[in-house]
Amino acid sequence: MRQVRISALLLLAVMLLSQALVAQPAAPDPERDKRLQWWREARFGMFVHWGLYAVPAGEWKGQPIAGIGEWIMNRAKIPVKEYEQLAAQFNPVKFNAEQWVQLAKDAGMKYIVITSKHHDGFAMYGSKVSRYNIVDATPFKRDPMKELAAACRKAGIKLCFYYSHAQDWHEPDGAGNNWDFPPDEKKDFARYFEAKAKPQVRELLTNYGPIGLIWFDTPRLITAEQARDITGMVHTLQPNCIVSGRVGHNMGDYDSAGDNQISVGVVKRDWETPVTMNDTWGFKKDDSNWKPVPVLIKQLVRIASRGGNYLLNVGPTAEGEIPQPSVERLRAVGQWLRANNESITGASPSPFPYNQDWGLITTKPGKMYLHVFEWPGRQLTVYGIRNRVQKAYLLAEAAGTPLALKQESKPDLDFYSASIGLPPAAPDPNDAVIVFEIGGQPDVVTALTQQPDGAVTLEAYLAEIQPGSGAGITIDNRGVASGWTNPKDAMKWDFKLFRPGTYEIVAVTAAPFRNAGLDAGHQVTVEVAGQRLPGAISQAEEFVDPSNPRMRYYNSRLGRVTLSKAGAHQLALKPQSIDSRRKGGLSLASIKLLPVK
Ligand code: H79
Repeated sequence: MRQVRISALLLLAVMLLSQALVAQPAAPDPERDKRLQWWREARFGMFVHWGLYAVPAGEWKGQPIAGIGEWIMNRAKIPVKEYEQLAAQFNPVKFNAEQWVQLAKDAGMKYIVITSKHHDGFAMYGSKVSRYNIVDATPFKRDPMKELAAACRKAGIKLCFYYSHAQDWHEPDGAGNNWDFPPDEKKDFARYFEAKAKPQVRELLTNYGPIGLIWFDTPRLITAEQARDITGMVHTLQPNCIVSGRVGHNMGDYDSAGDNQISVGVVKRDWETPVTMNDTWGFKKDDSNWKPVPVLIKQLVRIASRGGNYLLNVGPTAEGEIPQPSVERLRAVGQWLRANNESITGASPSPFPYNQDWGLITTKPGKMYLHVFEWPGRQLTVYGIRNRVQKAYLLAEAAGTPLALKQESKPDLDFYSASIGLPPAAPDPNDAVIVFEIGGQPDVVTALTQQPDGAVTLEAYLAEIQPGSGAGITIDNRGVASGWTNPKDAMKWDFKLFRPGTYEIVAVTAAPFRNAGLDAGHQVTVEVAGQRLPGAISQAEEFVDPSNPRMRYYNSRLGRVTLSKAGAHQLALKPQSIDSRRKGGLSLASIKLLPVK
């Protein structure tokens, strides 16, 4: 029960976060383009959550404290006076800036974003604004940010600072601490903002050389005026310094997806997802739920294939060491990336609005990179590429030996097929990258079509939404419908079929987090080719998203239809009733048509 409540809270927080943060950069802005140039190339960065919370490491007075580790002060409602005492115990003598930076470099990361101050209010650098900082309040006395700045400069890595500009649980007027101080609405937030947040950000941009980006987070209480003010201050002090999407009021230089949220489909904005390697940002001694290496590689590729940046977190210990499981994983990702870097760094997104089921695509001028996660055996067929493929080869193979290639087309059906001959076993089980040299820009069929395995996948994020009430459905950044509570709302898709036959219809629904509650009990009808198929949504058949195992999905098998002609078809999904006990409504991810053999 408790689990359920926490998950629901978390979900709510993530939804609030992601909604508040997703925005479209407005007018063309050459200054912004210039600032973002390195960041758009980079695609992969290291997030570091390091602070006093590494001392309790998830445990307070002998009790494990649930939730993300850097939130322990809030979760356990630790009084400021008690939490402050952690500083005296913080002596990370094993900290070695060059080692951290080298690890990031070995992983193929191009920037490091480190917590200069998290919500607990403790500055991890020598600050003249507040003595509550690592140099003045700990036996360590060193300024790790100075050391990191030097190491980054030497290694050619961009140093960036996370700074919690709104929440500050140490200050009476900072947002968030209502256990020592009055509720937020009674605070003089402007006083904290002027007296601590702004002067500290000024220090960070003045004393550490060129800074790549300031990563503001959770803009609670921040007014539009304050967001503009602090953004302007950053750009005035360092015109090339990027401001993160979470500064508030859409003032940032790019958009931040929610924590651990990976966008799907075409994303027409600069974006980044911060991702945890286990279930916490700040170190927790009992969190060993590490994501496996293949998941991390898939996440990197998935984000790159949608034009985003992957900011992958490590949470160093109070001794100053990056946990060994993180080190091993980063080395493994780096090993993959060394052989396949060309397909990620500086790469552009997939030209297709949907994902192929064998893997994902990235592009560069004249090239398409096919990231094959599910090795198909001796042959891979891809539909929808109109370009003439001049040469196909495995990226990791130095010689680039051409693979046998066959292209066919039936332009009246918009049918284009490219098949390549492959070695029987995957040359890299994580992701073997095949390069298609296509001469010019990718020219592909963006309409939904049947795929080589005979399946048709109608993604919720590619549906035409027919609103029954005018309000209702939005698509979250996993591409899943949310807010579908009105059974008068419907979804419709156009698609192209190449092989007439009998198809099983499967509705795929999603649960954002484990135990997030039932998404069953809805009754729906599918209409296609003059046939009506009533059915129930259930959670009996569960599977996980391979690039995000925390995301659970469910197949509801609705029955069979016969599609007797090739060419254009239309399918509509119309709910008959939506179970109101499920607050998010009908969380549709996709409708699949699976050929019946
Ligand atoms: O720095 C990391 C997080 O600490 C920060 N953003 C990332 C990058 C962050 N701040 N707030 N949130 C994330 C979302 C808040 C989630 C909450 Fe909860 C849900 C706050 C209260 C309920 C999780 C569960 C944290 C405490 C309990």
